[in-house]
This record gives sequence, structure tokens and C-alpha cells, in this order.
Amino acid sequence: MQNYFQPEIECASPEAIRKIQDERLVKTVKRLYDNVPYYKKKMDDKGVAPADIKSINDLKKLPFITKADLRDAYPYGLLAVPLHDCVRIHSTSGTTGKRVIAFYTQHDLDLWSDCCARSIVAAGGTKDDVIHVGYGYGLFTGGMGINGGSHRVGCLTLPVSSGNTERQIQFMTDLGSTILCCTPSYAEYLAETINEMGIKDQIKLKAGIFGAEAWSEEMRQHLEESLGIKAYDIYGLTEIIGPGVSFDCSEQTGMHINEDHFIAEIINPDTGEVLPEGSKGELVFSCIDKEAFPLLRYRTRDICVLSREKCSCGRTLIKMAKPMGRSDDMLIIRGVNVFPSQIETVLLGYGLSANYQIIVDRVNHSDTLEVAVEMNPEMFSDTVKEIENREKILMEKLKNMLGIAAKVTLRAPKSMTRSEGKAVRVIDKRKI
Ligand code: DLL
Repeated sequence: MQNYFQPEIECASPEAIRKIQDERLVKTVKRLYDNVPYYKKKMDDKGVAPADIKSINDLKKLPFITKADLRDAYPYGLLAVPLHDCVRIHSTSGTTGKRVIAFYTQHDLDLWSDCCARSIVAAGGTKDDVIHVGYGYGLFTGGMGINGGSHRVGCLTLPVSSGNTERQIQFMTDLGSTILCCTPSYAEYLAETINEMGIKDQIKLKAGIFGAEAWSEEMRQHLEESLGIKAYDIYGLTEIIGPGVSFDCSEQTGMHINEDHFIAEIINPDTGEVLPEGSKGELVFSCIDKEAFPLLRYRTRDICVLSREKCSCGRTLIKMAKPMGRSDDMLIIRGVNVFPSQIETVLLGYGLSANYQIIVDRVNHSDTLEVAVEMNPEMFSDTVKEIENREKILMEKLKNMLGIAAKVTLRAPKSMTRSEGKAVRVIDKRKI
């Protein structure tokens, strides 16, 4: 039995969802204005009062919140409840400055579990499943978030966390894991190891729920084939709640956003202007049902497209396309915008592995782009001439995709570091 499908919300009419959003937004704005001096100041500076926000039509009147605001207000400045009402924190990795800390009340954790439960059920999960959680546990939201959803659905939950690949596979075979949850790059590593060990027939996996980093359709196809599963995408960010902000359904053509909790907008990242549905731009989220840390109009920096097209799964929740990547991951090379996911599409489309690295440098005042990628074991027996030929073909394909030249180096199988969490794909030597 799929015991966490909530058709009254997930399949509600757009008008019914609108009504929930209107009510919750108005309440949240008032609560923040009254309780969070940082918000009050931001709204006062923009000349907007709580009474000006009567429905989601007025959302655009509110100021944006950016990562810089979170750093300014660190650690308690955006907390909207007394600290003694909070029961948990999570945090971003803080590679580029101060960590961001997100606070949760019990209500927030329950809401989050609901979101993740919806994601698991949409991937075919039921209480008969064994969920293998290979996302990191700890400050990172991945492990604990999916864990909460898995309990909510009633699955047997294996909190394996990331790393120790052999132990992961041992549990997978001994306990018959049916749904694997981890980053797509770690799933690639697990798939590679399982196939090398020749034990694919001992694995009972039927589905994967992969997210926390950008991954291409080609990678989805590769994971589905190499693990014999259906691979579902899941999206989220610490600032908003963690995994489960949106999730793939059986149609796999975009992730349904949990709109009863989060309102999505797409804006022009340069001007802040709200763009019509179907436009590509920066994704912005407002949390309308959280207690402790409900950010309004938070700029995610993820580049994405929203669509309300009818979905064959029956859900009416708006869908977001696979994010192309973060605007801050976007490389500007010789004036051209390049997303790592475009490069991944070319490499995997050619049948190569997802073990690749993008190296950008500046030589004689000009940017250079090099893509190093591992060959498949079958290609390794190619002659030098054949390998050079493959490199030439790939350079041509990359030029067509990106509009600029890239050098391609095919490396020996197993020569590049595997990722156990979020993969680091880009080395930008211009910044070193
Ligand atoms: O990565 C939360 C998460 C955990 C999502 C597990 C899914 C599964 P952060 O560490 O705060 O939170 O990183 C958030 O990761 O803004 C995106 O740039 C990226 N991201 C997350 N999910 C996806 C996805 C978690 N499915 C940042 N596709 C976000 C593309 C994703 N990018």
C-alpha cells in the first residue's frame, strides 16, 4: 500500500493550492515582521508593510533574501521562534565563507518528513521497502531528511551514511535493499563496484532517489542500466529545508514542488524581475509553513524552468526541470557561459563514464578549458591512434554543445578519484 500519497494536496486543483498558499503566505509575512527584526528592517527599507501582502500576487513586493543576508544574520538573526522551541539544526558545508545554519522545530521536522515521504512514495516506495540511505548523516540534510521520510512511509531504514563502499554493498545484499538514496555520483561508484564484483544478480534494488548535485539525463540512463533500477531525482537545499522541496514522479520529466509548503518563482538573476512560467532563470523559494527558519523569496542561485503542464501521474503540483546547475557553478570561459552539466551530457552521450574533471586556466591572457575523462575498460585496449581519434570526436562534440573549443584528455580507467558525496567536478585555476 502506498500509505503516504496525499492526493488531497498532491492532486488538488490549482485554485485549491492557491488558496492554501495565499493564507499561509499572509500569516508567515505577518509573523516574520512581528518577530524578526532583520525582516522588519528589510521590509521597512523596501517600503512594504504586512498589510500590503494580501495574496501570492503580492509576493513580488517582498525583498529578496540572499546568502549574504544569512551570513549577516548568522547565527540567530533570522530565527522566527524562541530558541527553546527548536529541536535540531542543520548546516551547509560553508566552503565559501561562513556556514549557514538552519533551525527546525518539531513541526518543521514533521513537515520535512512529509515532503520526503511524498518523494519516496512517488518513487514507488511502500512500507515493504528497505531504504538504503547512503547520503551523509550529520550537519548535512541528506541523511536525516530521507531518514525521516522513510520512517513516515514505514520502510525498513538502513542509515548507512556515505563512504565505506564495501560495507554498503554487503548490507545491500544481506538485507535486500530495494531503494538506494545517495548522490548520483556516489551511485555511479556503487554501481561500478557492484558490477566489478560481479554480484549484480544479488542486488534487489528497484529504484534510486538521487539528488544534492546536478546530474544529466544521460547519467540517469546510465544509472538505470548499470543498477537495473528506475532513477528518480530529488531536489532541495538546507536553507529551505533539505531534500524533498521537490521530487520526481513516475513520468520523470521534472520534479513536483511541494507547493503547500514552498512557493517557487523564476527571476532574471541580473534584474530580479519575475519571469513568466516556462522561462529559464534563477529559482526563488518562499517557505510558507515553517516555524523556525521560514525564508521568504530566498534566491537559490539554481538555474531552472517551471512548468504547470499536465502530468500523467495525476499530481497537479507545479514541476521544476532538472536544475542546470548553480549560477555560481557556471563558468565564464572566453566570455561564453558553460555549465558542467552540458559537458556531462556530451561525455555520457558518447558512452564514457561519469568520472570526469573540468580544468579551467588562463594562459597568455586567454582562458583554456580542458576536460579529463576516464575511458571505459573496453576503450583502454584501443591503439594510440584510436584514442586520439576519440579525443578529436569529443572535442568536436563539445565545440558544438558549448560554442568554444575544449581540449579532451582520455585517461586510464580507475585513474580518477571517486566521490562519496557531492562530486567536485571543476578546478578553476584562474581563482587559485
Ligand atoms: O543538497 C539537500 C539535498 C540532499 C537534496 C539530498 C537532495 C538530496 P545543500 O547541501 O544545501 O542541500 O545543497 C543545495 O544542491 O541549491 C542545488 O544547487 C544542489 N542540488 C540539490 N539537489 C539537486 C538536484 C542539499 N536534484 C544545493 N539537482 C542546491 C541539481 C541539486 N542540483
